[in-house]
Amino acid sequence: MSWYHDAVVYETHVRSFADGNGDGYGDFAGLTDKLDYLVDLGITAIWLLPFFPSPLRDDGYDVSDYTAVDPRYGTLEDFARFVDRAHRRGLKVITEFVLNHTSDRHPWFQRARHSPAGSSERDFYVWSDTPDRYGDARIIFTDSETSNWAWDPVAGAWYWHRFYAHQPDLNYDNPAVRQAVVEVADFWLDLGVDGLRLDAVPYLYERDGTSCENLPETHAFLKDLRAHVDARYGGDRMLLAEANQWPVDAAAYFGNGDECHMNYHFPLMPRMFLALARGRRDPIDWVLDRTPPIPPSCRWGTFLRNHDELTLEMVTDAERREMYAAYATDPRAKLNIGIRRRLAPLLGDDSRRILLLFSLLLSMPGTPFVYYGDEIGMGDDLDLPDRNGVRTPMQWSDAPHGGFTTATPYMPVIDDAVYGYRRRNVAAQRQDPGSLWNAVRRLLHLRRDHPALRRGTTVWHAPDDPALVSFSRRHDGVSIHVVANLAARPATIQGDRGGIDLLGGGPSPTGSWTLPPYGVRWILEDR
Ligand code: TEU
Repeated sequence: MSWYHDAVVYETHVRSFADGNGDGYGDFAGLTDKLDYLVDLGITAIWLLPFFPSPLRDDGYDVSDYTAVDPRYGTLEDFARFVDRAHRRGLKVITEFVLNHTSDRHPWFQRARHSPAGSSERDFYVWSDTPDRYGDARIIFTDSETSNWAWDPVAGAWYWHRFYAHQPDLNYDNPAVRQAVVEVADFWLDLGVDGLRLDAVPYLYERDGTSCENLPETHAFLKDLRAHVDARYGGDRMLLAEANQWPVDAAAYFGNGDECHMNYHFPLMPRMFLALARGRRDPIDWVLDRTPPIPPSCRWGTFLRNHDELTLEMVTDAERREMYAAYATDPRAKLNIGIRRRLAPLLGDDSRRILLLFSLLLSMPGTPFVYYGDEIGMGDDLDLPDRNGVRTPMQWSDAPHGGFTTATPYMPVIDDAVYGYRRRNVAAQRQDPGSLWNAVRRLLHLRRDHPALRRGTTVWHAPDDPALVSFSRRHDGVSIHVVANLAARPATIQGDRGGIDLLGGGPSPTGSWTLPPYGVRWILEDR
């Protein structure tokens, strides 16, 4: 087992977390000052969204310099100090590797468009004389783009982009590109980074007559990258694929244990919300029945929300309609093929339902990811463009701007009557034993203290009541039985073995007993 098998990963943007120098932007100084907060919460690893120089037209996923820190967030020395302080606390650091595309402001693209057609510099990107090639590739940012090709007047040619038109795709058929991106990986791994998130990795290569996703060439490149990383750094660095694909295609990013160590389980995530909307476990059963076994050294990354829209790319049309009806009653919440809302607003700020999903996330197999602010039930702002509404500054206290900054923040701090920082903040909830923050912290600490929840095998049960999710995590003779009621009505479990209820404390009865609406039990079974 390695660190990422036992990890709980906290996702945040440096810019959104804490402002250390009073300029209105979160930065590495501020983030470093909050490391003890993350340790106390029970976090073991931090995933940082892109902090590289960028025009910020895709919030940093439009990189204009791969081996620097955007000065708004600090310097490379500040980053190195952050990594050192994190490591001293036993925290691992995962950074972004936006390897599919650059910003059109990147010097590579500027050089390419001014270089002769057919030159290696020009062929750092994918060019065509017509916008018709690779017609089977879907458009991903459907709200913003109508083609995967854009015209460049300087080059006098069309260039390929799977995301915004200002994000030209790199050409992985060019060996100079493959070498250049490996050097980027080495730059950050040399600085002590423990894991790299391979952004948009399914789209690296293009081939006529294909969807241009999950191609064999991509998996061959990943095998080479993994071999390089293992040879140069030993076995404890981690590659995390962001492959938003159906289970079989998603599992392919593990290879035979010789590609990525982790991949997010995107198809599971929406089905946890769908199961809650239905009050039935069948969406979860459906996707788990179709999830293939993976190499034992690999791990699924499980999550509820993240910095993007709640993606509905991996559900059926009928399921998508059901999800929109249940969770996007405000039409502004729809973005591309998803819902741009945070966890608490999605669940009507019902702490029972929020805790139900957190309890499943933190007891199911896989390595869980927690999106910053969801531990206090932070809200969102649908008036902000794109996905910015789920990326507002962290709410630390009822001080001005939520204690995030002493200046005017880069983006407004949520200040509405329900989710506003004056009442919804870390300081208030840390002092309140009955707060969401303390309940999430308790779940995280229980997970930390019980290896069965991190490393255990999983046996899924099928209780008579379809509202119940029930599974056992078993490790070293210890068995923890998780039972959750997805319905807004009581549900009865039959013939339970009983034990100690880790959540409520005290004995859990044998035989039949009833869970309240949205109730959950983690039962440490008698040996
Ligand atoms: O998203 C890549 C991706 O495949 C998206 O379709 C994603 O699955 C969808 O937005 C729902 O999550 C990554 C980043 O997460 C996103 O923030 C970037 O905008 C995108 O790459 C381009 O870099």
